[in-house]
Amino acid sequence: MCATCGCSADGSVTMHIPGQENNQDHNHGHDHSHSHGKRIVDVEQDILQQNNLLAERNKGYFDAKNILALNLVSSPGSGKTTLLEKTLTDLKGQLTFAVIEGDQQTTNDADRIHATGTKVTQINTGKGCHLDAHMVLHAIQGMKPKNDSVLFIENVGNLVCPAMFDLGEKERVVIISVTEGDDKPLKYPDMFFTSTLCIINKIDLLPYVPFSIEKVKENAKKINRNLPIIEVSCTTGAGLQEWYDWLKSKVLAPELV
Ligand SMILES: Nc1nc2c(ncn2[C@@H]2O[C@H](COP(=O)(O)OP(=O)(O)OP(=O)(O)O)[C@@H](O)[C@H]2O)c(=O)[nH]1
Ligand SMILES: [Mg+2]
Repeated sequence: MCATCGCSADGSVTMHIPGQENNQDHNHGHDHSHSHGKRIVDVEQDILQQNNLLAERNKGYFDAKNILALNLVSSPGSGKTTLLEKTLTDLKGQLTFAVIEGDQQTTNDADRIHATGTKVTQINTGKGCHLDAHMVLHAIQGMKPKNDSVLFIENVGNLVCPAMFDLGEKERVVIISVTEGDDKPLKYPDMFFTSTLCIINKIDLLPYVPFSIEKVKENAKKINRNLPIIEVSCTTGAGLQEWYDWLKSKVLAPELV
């Protein structure tokens, strides 16, 4: 996180809304002074405490408007944006969506989401390696997601720091792709421990890579015994229905799923 990895050392983030001109900079306002030992622990605690307060505020906003907020986390390139493109296209007309995209640089992902016709805001974190609750607060104040909608927050590709920052989300979805190695839950336990769903993506590549579905499930369950796991391929569409059913079960009455 900030105090140890040096991310977002200049404290500046940039927001972009594709199709709109009102891109904005803001300072996300927490103390980035870097030092050693006890001081680092103090700064970490301070940053996380401030973040948790703002996360509670976001949570209150989401609850009041009946918005299901999901934080999508993974290593870079696991398929977060591809999964969103599929989901937003396949469930168009069934659920109302909005998306917040988090990346260090570029509006590439926001442009991809915009192409599906979904409301989207891009947050560029600069040197930062995770989204925090303040950035999300700022984004939702600008985009005003609708009541009774689903808000996807695609975090910066990183299995470490985003685990520590509650954004106020209801669900945290960790995506792992089969090219990453089946040991990842053991190596990045915080992320798997704090997640409420695990999606294993790119199963179409299983014939070509040494990756055991059984092993990765076993490793994930060692960290988080009750973690539901869904296997998908965004390329072939395999398993996506199970993901859609899971998503709908979180927002719709059982008879409508
Ligand atoms: N074979 C295969 N490729 C996939 C699948 N899903 C995504 N990809 C590819 O994986 C690459 C990365 O996908 P993205 O959706 O951009 O991944 P991401 O997690 O959003 O990446 P970052 O935002 O950079 O962290 C792209 O080339 C996708 O086409 C899949 O199920 N199978
Ligand atoms: Mg992406």
